[in-house]
Amino acid sequence: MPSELKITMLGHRGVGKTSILTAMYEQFESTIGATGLQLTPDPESSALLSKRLGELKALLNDFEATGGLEGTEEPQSFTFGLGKIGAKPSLQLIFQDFPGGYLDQKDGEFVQKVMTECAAVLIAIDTPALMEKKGQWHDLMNRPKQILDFFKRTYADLKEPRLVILVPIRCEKYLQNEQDAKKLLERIKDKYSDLLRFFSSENLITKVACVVTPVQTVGTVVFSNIKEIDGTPHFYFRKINHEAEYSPQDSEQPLRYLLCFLLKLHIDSRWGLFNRVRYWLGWDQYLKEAARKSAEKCKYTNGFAILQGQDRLDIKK
Ligand SMILES: Nc1nc2c(ncn2[C@@H]2O[C@H](COP(=O)(O)OP(=O)(O)OP(=O)(O)O)[C@@H](O)[C@H]2O)c(=O)[nH]1
Ligand SMILES: [Mg+2]
Repeated sequence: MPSELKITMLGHRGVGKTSILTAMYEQFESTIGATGLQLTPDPESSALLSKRLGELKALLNDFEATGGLEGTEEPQSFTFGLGKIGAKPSLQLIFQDFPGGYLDQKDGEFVQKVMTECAAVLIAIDTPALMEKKGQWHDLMNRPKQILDFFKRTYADLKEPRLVILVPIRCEKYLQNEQDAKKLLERIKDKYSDLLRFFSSENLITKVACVVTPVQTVGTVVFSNIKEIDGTPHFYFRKINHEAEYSPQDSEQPLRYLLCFLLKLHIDSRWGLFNRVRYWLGWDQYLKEAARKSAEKCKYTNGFAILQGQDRLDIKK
């Protein structure tokens, strides 16, 4: 049995959780694949992701992007085997996806259980809601308070290291230059300050690593405007030009950080028991080297940043 790593996909309805997984899988071969690793979805995940990919690409059918993915209707786990090309996978990555509506109270128990089990959490963030109109729609669309509450319920007596990845999506417009990217980071630090303060509390500061990895799941569709209809915002997007094609950017970065976090757990003997038993079975030298090579390409600038836990991710030490 390969060892497994579980990851929660967190985020309110429609922010882009399933899209991140789709783009990550689609881009794997042309990115991390270069280090000699292979990512193989189980047949069910593969079928679902192919469908989702078609839907994402359909955003480019019109100049004004109106298409889209169907919302996720029930919890769905996406299982990928990760390992040497042509060999049996050494690690199972299990991404637990669920409908964003589950953040609302009544289904909260499910999310809580998942978060307790998972070594990492990806929080999808709708970037236009965060950035436009001084973040007027951020609370409604991204639900930072509800997200904080889930962490409070599940991380209070944390015993083991965890990785939290904030993933701004639909962020094409805000990454045009280093200065804009800086504004995005500042806004994240501001609007998630309660969450970040919680992570920096005495018990969590040594255990929780928190990073920001903006992902462009389409790459060529940019925010254009918001129309407010009956108090509800509608966000409109536009292709950068008529010929623009599907061209996702950086969708593999969350995975690079995951690998970096795992590798560091292995190097750091303090957590020896934790990682040997649960994650490290079956990892040979080849895989470690490949993981190291992929981790070396983690980005740190232009909107990417480690907000906490630099040493949890420092694989040189
Ligand atoms: N404009 C734009 N739209 C995107 C992008 N990525 C995803 N979308 C659209 O955003 C919508 C929501 O994406 P999903 O991935 O389904 O969001 P989710 O968080 O899984 O939603 P639930 O499953 O309902 O909780 C879909 O209609 C996507 O087509 C992007 O980069 N740009
Ligand atoms: Mg979904």
